[in-house]
Amino acid sequence: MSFTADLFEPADAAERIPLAAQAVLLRGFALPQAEQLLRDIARLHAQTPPRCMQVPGGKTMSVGISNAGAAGWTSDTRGYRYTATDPASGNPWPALPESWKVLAQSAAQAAGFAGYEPDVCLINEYPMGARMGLHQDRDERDLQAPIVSVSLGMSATFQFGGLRRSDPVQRVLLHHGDVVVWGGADRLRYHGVLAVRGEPHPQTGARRLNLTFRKAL
Ligand code: MD6
Ligand code: FE
Repeated sequence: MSFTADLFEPADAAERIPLAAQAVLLRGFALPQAEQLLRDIARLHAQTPPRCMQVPGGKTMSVGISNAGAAGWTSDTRGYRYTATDPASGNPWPALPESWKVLAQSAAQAAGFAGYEPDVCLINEYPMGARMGLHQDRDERDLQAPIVSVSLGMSATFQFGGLRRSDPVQRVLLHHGDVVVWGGADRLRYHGVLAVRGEPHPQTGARRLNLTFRKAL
């Protein structure tokens, strides 16, 4: 950072790590809410436990997925889609907690996306060794609205690529309380998470949890 930036940018400027023109890592943005988020996740998981879904190729994901909101993301051998009810129980997905929505909106605002109205939150659980391969998020109706991603528990290496699978990827370590926001021109960038490894986290044990808020409907 230059001398003038040190002098004149706001004190939290170092906490914003740009990943692309419309993608930013907000280091520690959710730390003040982290303990409450973990309590909320435990409550939601008791209602709708995370499960490892099958994907169209026939493989099973290593990440356990659950949802909150007006719809939930699901996958099976026939494809990916949003459903109003949990296919495992037939019940509606639990409501998106209002405090979660407020957090996602304030992170979106801080990243330059005003008026964000998320309606879905994926709750991803990564046990030790779980990973998520490079993918695009393209099952949502509005492919400009940002996704707000909150990391909790064990750290993980996030891969952030380009608009083609073969484009080079950046690697960035995401820690407990970090928030990544991206949308607009960068919304369809390929991304993924390398296998979670290392020491268990004092608040989550041998797991990483990740919330991704979307405007899906
Ligand atoms: C994760 N996140 O961090 C997986 N997708 O566990 C995602 O797949 C993701 O973090 C779109 C936007 C932000 C993300
Ligand atoms: Fe994704």
